[in-house]
Amino acid sequence: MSVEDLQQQFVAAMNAASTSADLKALRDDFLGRKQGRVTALVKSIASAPPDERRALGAGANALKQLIENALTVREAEALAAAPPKDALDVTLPARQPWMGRRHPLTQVQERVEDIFMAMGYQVIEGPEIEDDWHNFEALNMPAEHPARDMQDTLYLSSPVPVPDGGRAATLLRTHTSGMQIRYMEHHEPPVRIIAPGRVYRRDSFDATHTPMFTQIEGLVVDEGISLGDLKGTLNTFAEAFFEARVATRFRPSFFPYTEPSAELDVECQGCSGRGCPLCKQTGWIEVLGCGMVHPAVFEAVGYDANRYTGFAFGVGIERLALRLYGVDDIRMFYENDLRFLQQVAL
Ligand code: 2NL
Repeated sequence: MSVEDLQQQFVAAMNAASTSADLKALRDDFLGRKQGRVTALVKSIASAPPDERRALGAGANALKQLIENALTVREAEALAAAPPKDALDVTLPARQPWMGRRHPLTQVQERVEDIFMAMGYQVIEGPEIEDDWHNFEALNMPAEHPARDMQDTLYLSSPVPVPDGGRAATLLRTHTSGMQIRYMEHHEPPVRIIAPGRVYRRDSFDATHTPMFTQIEGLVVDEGISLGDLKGTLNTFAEAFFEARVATRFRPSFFPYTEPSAELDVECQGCSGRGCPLCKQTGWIEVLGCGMVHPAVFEAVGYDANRYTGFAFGVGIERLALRLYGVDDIRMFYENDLRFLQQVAL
C-alpha cells in the first residue's frame, strides 16, 4: 500500500463521514494504535529496502499529520452542529431562581394597614358570612330600607336561628362594617380599628367590576371626635399612601350609617390635576367614602350617642391598586398571569 493510495482512501472515507460517530470510526481505522492503516504503514517502513525508507518515512509522517489535522477540524465541526444531549455550556450565565412574592392586592392591603397601625389603630378580622343584624340592621338599614337594594346582596340559602327565637338570613358580607359593629358590642370607647377583608356584591365581572373585592374600613370613636379629626386623618393617609403632598377634596355624599357623609378625592397623580383619561378629564381621583358615625349606629351597639362621636371610612383595595400601578382592568388582579404579577414592584 503506497502513501498516495492510502491518502486517496482516507479522502474518500472522509467525504462519506458526517457524524461524530463516523469520524471516530475513521480515526480508529486510520490512526488506531493496533489496527490503524497509517500505523501499519509506519510499521512497514522497517522492512522496506534501505534506499526507500527515508522517503517512505517522510511520506507516512506527512500523511499521518494531514489525517490528524483533517479529523480535528471535522470533529469540531460535527460537535458544533450536533452537540451531545448532555452538553453543558459552562459559559452560560446562572439561572435566576424564581422568587415568590405577595400578591399586589395583598401588598396594597398591607401598605394601608401599616399606615393606620402607625397611627395606633388595631387591625380586626372576622367572618365573610354575616347575619342581617351586623351587615344591615345595626348600620341604620332596617328591613325595607332602600339602601338594602342599593347594595345588591348575595344571600345564602339557609337562615340561622337568632336569640329571640326567629330566624335571620345569612349573607355574604357587603362590607366589613359587621366586624366593627361586633367590636363595639364588646368594647367601650375609645375605639380605633381598621377592618380589612373580602366583601361580596351581586355585580357584573368586567374591567371595572367584580362580584368580590377587598375592602378596608376604619372606625374611630371617643368623646369629642370631630369632622376635623376625620379630615386630618384621611389627608395624612392620602399623603402616606401616595408618598407625596397631594391635594385632596371632600365631596358631600350619602351613606345610611354616617351623617354627614363624604367622598375623598385625591388630585390625579397621572396629570397633576390637569385632566387625563385616568381621571376622566376631571383632575380628581375618587379614593374612599367616609363620614361621621350616625347616632343610630351608636344606639344599636349600646353606646351613649350624646356622649360619644366618631368617624368611619371605607376604601376599596382594588381601586387603590389600579391607581397605584396604573392598571386599567381590574380582572388582571384575579387572573394570576405571572407576566403581570412579576411586573408589580415588591
Ligand atoms: C365605600 C364607603 C364607608 C363606612 C364605610 C362605617 C362603619 C360603621 C359605622 C359607620 Cl361600623 N360607617 N363604615 C362609613 C362610610 C363609608 O364605605 O365606598 N366603601 C367602599
